[in-house]
Amino acid sequence: MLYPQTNAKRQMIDLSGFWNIHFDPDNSGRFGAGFDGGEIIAVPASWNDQLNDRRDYFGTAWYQTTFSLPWGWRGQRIFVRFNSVNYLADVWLNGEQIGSHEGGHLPFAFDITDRVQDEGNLLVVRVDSSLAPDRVPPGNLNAQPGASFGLASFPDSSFDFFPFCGIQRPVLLYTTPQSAITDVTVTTTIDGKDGMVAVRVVHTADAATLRFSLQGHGATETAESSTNTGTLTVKNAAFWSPQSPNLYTLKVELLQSGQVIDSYALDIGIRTIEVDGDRLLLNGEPVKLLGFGRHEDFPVVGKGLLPALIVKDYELMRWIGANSFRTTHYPYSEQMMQLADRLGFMIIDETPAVGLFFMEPGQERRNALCKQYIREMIDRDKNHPSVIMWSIANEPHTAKPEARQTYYSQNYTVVDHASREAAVQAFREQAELARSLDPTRPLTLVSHEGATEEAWRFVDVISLNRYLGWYSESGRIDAGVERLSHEIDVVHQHFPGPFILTEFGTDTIPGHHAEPPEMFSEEYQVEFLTQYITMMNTKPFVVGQHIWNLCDFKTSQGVIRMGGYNYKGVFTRDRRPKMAAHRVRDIWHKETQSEVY
Ligand code: BDP
Repeated sequence: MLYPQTNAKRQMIDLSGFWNIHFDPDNSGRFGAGFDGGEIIAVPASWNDQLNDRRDYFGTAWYQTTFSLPWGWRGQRIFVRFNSVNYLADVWLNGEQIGSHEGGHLPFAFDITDRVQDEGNLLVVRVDSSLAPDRVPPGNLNAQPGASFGLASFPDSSFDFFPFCGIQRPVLLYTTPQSAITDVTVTTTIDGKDGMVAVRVVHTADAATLRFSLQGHGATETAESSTNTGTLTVKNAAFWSPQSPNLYTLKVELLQSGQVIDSYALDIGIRTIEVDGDRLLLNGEPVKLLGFGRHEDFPVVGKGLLPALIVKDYELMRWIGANSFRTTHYPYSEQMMQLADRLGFMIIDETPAVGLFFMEPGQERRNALCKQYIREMIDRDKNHPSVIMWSIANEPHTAKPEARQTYYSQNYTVVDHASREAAVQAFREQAELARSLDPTRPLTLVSHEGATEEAWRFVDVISLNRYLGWYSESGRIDAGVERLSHEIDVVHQHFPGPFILTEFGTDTIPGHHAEPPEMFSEEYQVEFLTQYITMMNTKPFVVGQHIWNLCDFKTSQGVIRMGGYNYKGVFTRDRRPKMAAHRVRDIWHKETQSEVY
């Protein structure tokens, strides 16, 4: 899915601003034709922290705004695009329903050419944010009174971050010509010093030809094609890598009778990524991922797009010596991805499939949603050189159903022993789907099951989350690290190939100190991260270390989440370094011999 752009053939405006919102707790409203009054709400931003009494509101809300069609747009095809609405959106324009979309964090667009008026357009969005077992990610699993286990919390989600909701990324209005380029897929290969850029285009024009041109680093390659594909060869190409995030601008033009009728430009990077035995190779050279899991999370805006925060987080990651992150636990904004291309970060791009379980009710629905998200994520992010791997799930509960029955409350019946098989079947299908959509990038699945994780059979890179010395071996970092070192070796014997420790960390209250180190103190986090990294660095097949988390973040309230926060950040929620940030900075900069930024 192409990001809208303004050029000689296309235009885009952003409908961000102050909209109106009307909460509908009984879910009984019929406001497609609009409502009177309501409260003022900023778009994009989650509603939870904007309005005093709506932090814990997880029901239906109606948004509305008005707009006029910009001058000169008539005659073009006109679309409205939502970059992210969490969770379920139904959209009306001038009283008519124009479509709906399930799932936060991924974009969707509707063609409104035949419905849009020159003036006084009324755009209404019904957002249903309720948490439910048959949604992805799931929620309300412990709904039965008294049921509790571990992360049992309020609001009741199957994941450890606050389920912020609303219109969280920009809403765009854009045009394309009547006959237009609708998709571009770029794949790059390397031959010695040269780069090959293969482009595949989907368009809606009859009897059209394509012109491709590539600019940058001294190159001015062009190619014409009467089919939907083309290849450009760049001699002595400047390849993309974290050290040198070289980008070229690819321009695709659609021509009819020699006239350019549409054009679309995108920044691309020439690079390859592959798994070779236990190694992960970028441009044929082994790479090691140093970085974090993170969250789109900040006071007041919640999960709302905040461009300054994106710049800040990249500053922090460069300062500390990171070269990578995982989009835990949902695809991040398109702006975040665009900057990663420019700044040279290697991203594990993850779908919103966090905390999945495989019992009834809702297994079929969840499986279908996971596939939808894989399609939408790959469709959105396939052209980013920064995206080096797809993650199809975080910590799915693939273990034996008996073990999980109590976890997921007595409300839901375990369907015999089908749940483990259901998990295996679901991930077999999802991995096949991801590979068929993008055969060029390795796949991973992030598990907490360890060597019993059967779904790892379907992926190329083994990703494990572990907190030994925290949730177990509490207070005993040495014991935790020793056990983990052994476990990693066992996992590697069962599942050879590159291994990433995708999460490890400790909750750390800034300013709380203890010597000798004690849990929750800054010293404990320093010691824990140092010992984990030192241990991993002795194992050549460990190709990645992602600390949990870059920053403290908001989550549901529960006994293990003081004040409703997860404190595993090496930076605070307002982006100040804890002691561990300085230690990790020393280690990582030494390791990469990179200049201290
Ligand atoms: C892992 C989850 C992550 C949590 C983390 C934690 O993947 O979302 O926030 O544990 O407990 O299980 O801090």
